Amino acid sequence: ALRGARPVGRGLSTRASDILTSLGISSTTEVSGVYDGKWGGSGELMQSVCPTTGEVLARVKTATPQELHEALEKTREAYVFFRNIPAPRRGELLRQIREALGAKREELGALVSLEMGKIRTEGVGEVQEFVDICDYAVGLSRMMNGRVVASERPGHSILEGLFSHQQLNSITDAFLVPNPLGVVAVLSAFNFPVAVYGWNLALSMAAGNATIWKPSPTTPLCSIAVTRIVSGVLERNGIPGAVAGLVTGGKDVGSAVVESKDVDLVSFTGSEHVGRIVGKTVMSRFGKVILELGGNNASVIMPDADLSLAVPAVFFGAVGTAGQRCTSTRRLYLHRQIADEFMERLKKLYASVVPGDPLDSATLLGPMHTKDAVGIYHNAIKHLKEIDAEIVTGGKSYEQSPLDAGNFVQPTIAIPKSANPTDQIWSTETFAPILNAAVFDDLEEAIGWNNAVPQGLSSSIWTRDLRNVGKWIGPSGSDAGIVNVNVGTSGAEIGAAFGGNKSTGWGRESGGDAWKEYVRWSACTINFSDAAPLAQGVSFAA
Ligand code: UN1
Repeated sequence: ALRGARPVGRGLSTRASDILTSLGISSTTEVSGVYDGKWGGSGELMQSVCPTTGEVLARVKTATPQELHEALEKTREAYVFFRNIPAPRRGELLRQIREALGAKREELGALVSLEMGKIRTEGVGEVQEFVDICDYAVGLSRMMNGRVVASERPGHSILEGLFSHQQLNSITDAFLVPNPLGVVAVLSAFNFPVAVYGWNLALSMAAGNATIWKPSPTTPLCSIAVTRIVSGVLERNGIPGAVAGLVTGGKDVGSAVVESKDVDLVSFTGSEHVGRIVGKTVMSRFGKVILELGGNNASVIMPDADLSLAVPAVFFGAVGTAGQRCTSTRRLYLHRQIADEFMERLKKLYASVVPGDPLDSATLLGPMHTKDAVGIYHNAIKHLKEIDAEIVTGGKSYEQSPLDAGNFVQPTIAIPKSANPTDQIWSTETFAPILNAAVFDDLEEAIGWNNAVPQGLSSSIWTRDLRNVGKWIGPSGSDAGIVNVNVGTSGAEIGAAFGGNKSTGWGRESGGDAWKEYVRWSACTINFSDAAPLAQGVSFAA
């Protein structure tokens, strides 16, 4: 299954070197992992390891503390320049970035598969998600409108009729004005090494900010390839490259970015554990923060669900990306009437899974991203056995060659004895292809289980009954940030704001009203009249 994966001589496999070469990355030399208008990096070397073959793809030169400090300074300067570029001009840059990304969609998608391990269609899909959000932001660049609010203070009647209806009674108007915010830092996770940066960069640029990217330490090549494409566009247009800077590195670099007073907004994707630290740190210096943390997403299958749609959707939600999406389906709640049939059909799909090279178009299951991730999987399986859960399918690593060279594990379905949502097995997110199932008797019970966990990212119900839909999306329904009906938990489009509630964190990214978090809002009250009355009728005359 690993065509071309055999290393050629001592060098890189042809499979890997072709992809890297197509994106201008030379794996024989050490690759620069810092960009702030020029490329650099003289910090520790970081390895990028292929999760499929275990080969080292490249060594990346990360940022020293001094280089990080300089990059942050350059980013601030870039912001001061960029905030005065008219928003539609910023949109034009995004249009060009979109073109440049689109031209490298296949190559970049292949790099995502190579370095992260997700299958090719998903790797390319991720680049498409970046392209989509650029399109969105191009439009947004002409639509980031503030509002005009009627003031309570009266003015001169002589102007009446010259103003629109809204302004008729108000000579003094209060404007709600969006201005660029400052420096936005994006700390992204390994599982979406391209798209999540894209969501943030596109909105941040449209809003007139400068963005500095600290990617996951295990996917540096994706961030380098993307930054090359984006910086090419900026440089061609005479825009400072630090409008979209990059600092690769480990924990130290991440902490320094989060602690820096020069960073106005930190957009962090990662674990609840790290997110709690990031949130506290940023709040303690009164910075702004967007947190996209754990998901522990449930699908609820009602007795009237169309199983021909629901079964494949749960299959994709739980097995797609080898269970490594924040939005992956981790909990399956089956109504008693359809539970057996659903499980039989789901098991058949699981049995059809052939693991293999994610770059091979026939593959549905790629490797886990790292050896650590495999460890998390095995710990969870061990725990399932300890609590006497039934392992319906899976539960092991794939050990036959050539899969043993990579991080391949069997997608697993388990039925824990207890459905108590406060049990560890239900209440914690395991970032692996493990789906836990339980049977319920009525919708209220399933909604209760859905909501009883700390996380609240995504959720999905399968039903044709409008009454169920009403309950699910209403005040007593799912408390997640994404509440789907006849749509799986994963695979959100960019149009809607993306994000969760409760321990999933705070804030929204991508579409909807998310852009409003990337600007600094001011309420501007302007008096056009010859009098200066006080609000609330207060009189303050001597
Ligand atoms: C994530 O898993 O961190 O909805 C992001 C989805 C994707 C994004 C997931 N559009 O699954």
